Amino acid sequence: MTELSNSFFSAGPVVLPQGGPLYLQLKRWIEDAIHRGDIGAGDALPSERDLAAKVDVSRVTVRKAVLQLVQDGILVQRHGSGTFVAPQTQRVEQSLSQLTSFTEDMARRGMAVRAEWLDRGIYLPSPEETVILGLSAGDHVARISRLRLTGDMPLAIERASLSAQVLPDPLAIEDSLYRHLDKSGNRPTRAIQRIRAANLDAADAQLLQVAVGSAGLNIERTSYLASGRVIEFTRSIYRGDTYDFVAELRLGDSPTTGSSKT
Ligand code: 16G
Repeated sequence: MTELSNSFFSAGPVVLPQGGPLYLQLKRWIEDAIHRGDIGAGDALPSERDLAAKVDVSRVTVRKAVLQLVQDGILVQRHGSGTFVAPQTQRVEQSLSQLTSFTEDMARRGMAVRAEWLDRGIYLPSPEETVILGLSAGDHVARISRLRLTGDMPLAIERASLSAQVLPDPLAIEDSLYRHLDKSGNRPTRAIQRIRAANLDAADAQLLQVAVGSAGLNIERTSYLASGRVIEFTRSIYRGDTYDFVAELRLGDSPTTGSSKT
């Protein structure tokens, strides 16, 4: 057997947690080691053959356990170089009182941001888009869908709809939608945001690199120009394990809090 990569894997005999199929016992053993800090982000796992020999299980059992841990986002596999403990997800705080763009939010934290385009084009509007964007008969809608990432870590999927009069050429957007809108004087100045808990379906979970059914935040933002015209309707899905939305609350001007005039 070749030398095992991490001292944790080369230490004494392995006692798997009891209960359930063998591959789940092995999975729990690895998860527990990560939680205890015996192996940490970026640490390499031994090869399938070495791990099977160490734990005294078949290679098929190791493969099943590792596959599940990869699907759960706990391990990552890099083609040609092996299997590693996934990087710790860094939580991001976003204020609920400032109308900022994703690019600005990330820049303020010194985080490099990028987008993978899932779709962008001009479409016939859905009834919902017609109502929300206040479109007239014959109007078209520009749709842009992006996976938003920092480094290699996906944070959110954003699907935005705007009137095609406002955004006639979605291909012209570079990094930031709001920067693009700013150029034509169409950057929103106010927005209403609705946030709901959601369990991610298979397609969104795969894009966000988390397990199917993981917790997510479903956010709808309707943004307005100073004139009151709706400029953007965006449905976003944020990974629940990476985002904290923070609101500042102030004591309201209610009759019970005002000072007595007597
Ligand atoms: C934010 C907005 C989204 C907007 C985007 C523009 C939320 C939940 N959503 O992510 O509605 O379209 O910023 O970002 O905050 P960009 O200018 O970087 O493209």
